[in-house]
Amino acid sequence: MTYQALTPDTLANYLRQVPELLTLLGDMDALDIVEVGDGNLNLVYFVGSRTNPERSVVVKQALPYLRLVGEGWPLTRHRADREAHALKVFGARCPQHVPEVLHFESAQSLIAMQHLRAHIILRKGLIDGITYPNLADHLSSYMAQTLFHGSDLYLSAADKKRAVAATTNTELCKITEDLIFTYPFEDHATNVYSPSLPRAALQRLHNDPAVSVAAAQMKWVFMNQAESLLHGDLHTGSVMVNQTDTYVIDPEFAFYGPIGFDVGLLLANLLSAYLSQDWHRVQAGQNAAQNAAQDPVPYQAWLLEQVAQVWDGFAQKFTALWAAHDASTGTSFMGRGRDDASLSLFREAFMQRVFSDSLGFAGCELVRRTLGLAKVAEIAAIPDATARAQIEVRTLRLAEALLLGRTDFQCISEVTDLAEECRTL
Ligand code: SR1
Ligand code: MG
Repeated sequence: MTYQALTPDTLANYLRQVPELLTLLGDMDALDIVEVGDGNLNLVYFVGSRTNPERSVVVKQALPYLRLVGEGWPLTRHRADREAHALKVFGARCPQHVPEVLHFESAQSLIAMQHLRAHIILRKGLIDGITYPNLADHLSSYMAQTLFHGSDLYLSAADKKRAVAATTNTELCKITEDLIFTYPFEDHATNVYSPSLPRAALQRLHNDPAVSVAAAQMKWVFMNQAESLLHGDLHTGSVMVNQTDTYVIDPEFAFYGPIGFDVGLLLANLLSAYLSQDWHRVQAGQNAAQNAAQDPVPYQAWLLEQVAQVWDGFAQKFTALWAAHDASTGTSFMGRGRDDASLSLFREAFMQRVFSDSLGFAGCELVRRTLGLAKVAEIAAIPDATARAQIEVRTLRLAEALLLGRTDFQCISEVTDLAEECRTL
C-alpha cells in the first residue's frame, strides 16, 4: 500500500488489517481514536477500546515534513525506521524502561506500541512539582545499559562498525547540528525568546569568541565521536513516569554518537526544571504546599538531587557493567593481561572525559532551549515576560559556565552548587 497520512477514520481501517492489533484491541467498531497533537515531528494517536480500557495502543506515524513548522520544512519519513529499530535495540538492552513495539510498517512509517496509560510526560510532572522516588535510579540504569552495550567496550569491533553503518540518521542529526549547536549561538531567524530578555544576556553569548569556539567544539564531538547508539533526544519530554515506573520514549534521533550527548541533554533538562521552578512553585501555590507537607525536602533540592544521582548512578553503573564484562570475558578494550591499576586508570579517565562532554552538551542544550526553536514548556509557558526573562538569564548563565568550564568540573556537586548560585542572579 502506498504511504498515506492517516486520520482517525482511515487509521481504524488500517488497524483492522493488522492481526496482532486486532487481537489486542478486540471490537474494532468500539474504538476511541484521538490524535494527541503535541509532537514536534509526527502524528501520535491514542487508540483505546470503549468497552475495555485495558485494550489500548499508541500509534505514531511520521509525516513527510516537520510538523512543528509545516510542509515548508520537508523531511523524509526515514525517522520512523530509525525509531522502530532503536526501540527494538534499546528494548532488548533495557526492557524495563522501553515501551514494547507491537507492530511496525516501514511503508506507512507507522509504529504501534505499548500505551503507557498510567504514566505522564516527565516534563509535565516536574512543572507540577511531583517527586518520583525511582527516577534517578531508573534513568541512570537506562543510560548505563543502553550506552554500554552499544559501545566498543562491549561489542566486537566488527559488530560495532556494522551497527554504526546501520543507524545513520542524516536528517535528524542535521536538525540537532543546526538547532542545538549553530543557530542559537548566532542571530538566526529561528531563534525565539522573551521580548524582555536583556540584550546584554544575548550579547554575552553571541559576541564572545570563546562561546562560539566551545559550541563548535561540541558540534564536532557530536558529529565525529561515534561511541554508542544514542537515544539522541533524551530530554524530559522523552520520558514517561509514574510513582513506580519510568519509560524512555521517542528515540527517532537515534544514531551512533558521543555517550555524553544523552547524559548531557537529560542533565540540562533537569537543570532547566530546577531553575524554572522559581516561577512554577509560586504559581502552584496549594499544590506546592501539599508537596512540601508530604516531603520535607524542598522540591528544588529534590531536583538537584536527581541531577547528582543521575550522573553518579550512571557513572557507577556504566563502570560496573564494564568491569563485570571484562572479568567475565577475561579480556578488555586494552587487551589481555592488563593489571588492575591500568584498567582502573583507563576507566577513570574515560568517565571523566564523558563527564566533561556531558557538561558541554548540557550547556548547548540549555542555550538552545532558551534561545532556539523548539521550546520547553517550563520556560516558554511562563506568561509574565519579566519573570520569564529572569529565568532565561539564569539559564543562560548556567549554560555558559557549563560550556566554557566543562573540563574544569571534577564532580557533579560542583555543577549543582553552580546551579544554586545561578538561581540567585
Ligand atoms: C525541529 S524539531 C525540534 C526538536 O524537537 C525534537 O524533540 C528535538 O529536540 C528537536 O531538536
Ligand atoms: Mg520527541
